[in-house]
Amino acid sequence: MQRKIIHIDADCFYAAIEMRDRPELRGIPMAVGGSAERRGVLTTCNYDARAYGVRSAMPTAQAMRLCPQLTVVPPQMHKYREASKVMRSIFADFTEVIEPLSLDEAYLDVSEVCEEDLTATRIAKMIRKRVEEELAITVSAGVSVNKFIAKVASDWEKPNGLTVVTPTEVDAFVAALSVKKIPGVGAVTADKMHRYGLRTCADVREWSLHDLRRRFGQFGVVLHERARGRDERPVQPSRVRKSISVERTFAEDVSGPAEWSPIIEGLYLNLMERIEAAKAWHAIDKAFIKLKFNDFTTTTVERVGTKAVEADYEDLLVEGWERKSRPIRLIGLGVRLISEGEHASERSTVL
Ligand code: TTP
Ligand code: MG
Repeated sequence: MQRKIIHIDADCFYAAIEMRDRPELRGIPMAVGGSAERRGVLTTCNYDARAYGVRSAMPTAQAMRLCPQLTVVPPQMHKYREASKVMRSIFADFTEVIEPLSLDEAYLDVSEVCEEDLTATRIAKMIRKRVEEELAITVSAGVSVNKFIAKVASDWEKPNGLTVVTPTEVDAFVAALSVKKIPGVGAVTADKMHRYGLRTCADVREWSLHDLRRRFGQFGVVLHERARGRDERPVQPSRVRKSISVERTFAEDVSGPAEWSPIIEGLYLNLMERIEAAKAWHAIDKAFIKLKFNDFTTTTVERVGTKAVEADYEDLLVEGWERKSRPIRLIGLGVRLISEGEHASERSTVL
């Protein structure tokens, strides 16, 4: 069966959130990042700034040279995570098969939920509309038969664009596509391909699989597939994880709050790294702590609706400790995550 895949990517995401919340930033070149004095780097910038050549990951000092009137504001990650969470709950109203790629980007497989009057294009339109209504930012969407083409399509008319590549259009669309649009083809590979006269996917089709492998190794197989518009990779919903936590057992018992601050600081940083690695910011439901006392009894305390900031953990730990007020053998910090199942039930109530 022909699959129906949507790729969604918010437009200048962090910058869009800042412009939404601070109207004075609209209509002027602005970016989100560290200051030039502190050798900061930009996370992203709005489209006004892009007109000057300013880009993500550019040192702020360099961006200021390209665009001296650039306004740079510091990132507010909690706002972006919150917006990401809302975006994902909107996606979940349409399908359970969601593969988030980052805070502002996801693949959706809507093959199973499409009906005659509910086409993938219509779903993409509804998602774009709802994100705009609920978050006051715009997302671009690509709709096609696989991940590769859906992703290229979402970028096609950015910002605030919707591009649909129907099954009958795939062949011509891909033939004309620059090889640089193939994910995995960076500047170095593109240069190498250009040296061989490979500029478009049509050029790549002229080469045999054998020759592509000989010149580009295993990646040659990908090139051979993508040049023909093929991409069998499934949309993989994020693994169901119920919680992420870190804990530490002490060689010597910790007497109580007076002694634990440096330990908690370290544990908290570990936890943040784990959440980051799991790309689980959007799914945080509760913060919790675990304490094991020197009598081997264990207690846990949790808090709902939290951003899991360090202060939350301090409060929870004090609450837990006061239950026994005795020396501690182990401290654990964690977050409980919203499960896929909960998303599914949200979906059934909304639809
Ligand atoms: P992107 O989707 O790559 O970029 P964007 O949303 O800002 O702009 P576009 O309209 O082209 O999609 O990344 C999403 C967010 O991730 C971006 O707003 C900021 C952050 N980010 C970084 O922090 N560092 C980076 O190098 C990049 C590329 C993004
Ligand atoms: Mg984006």
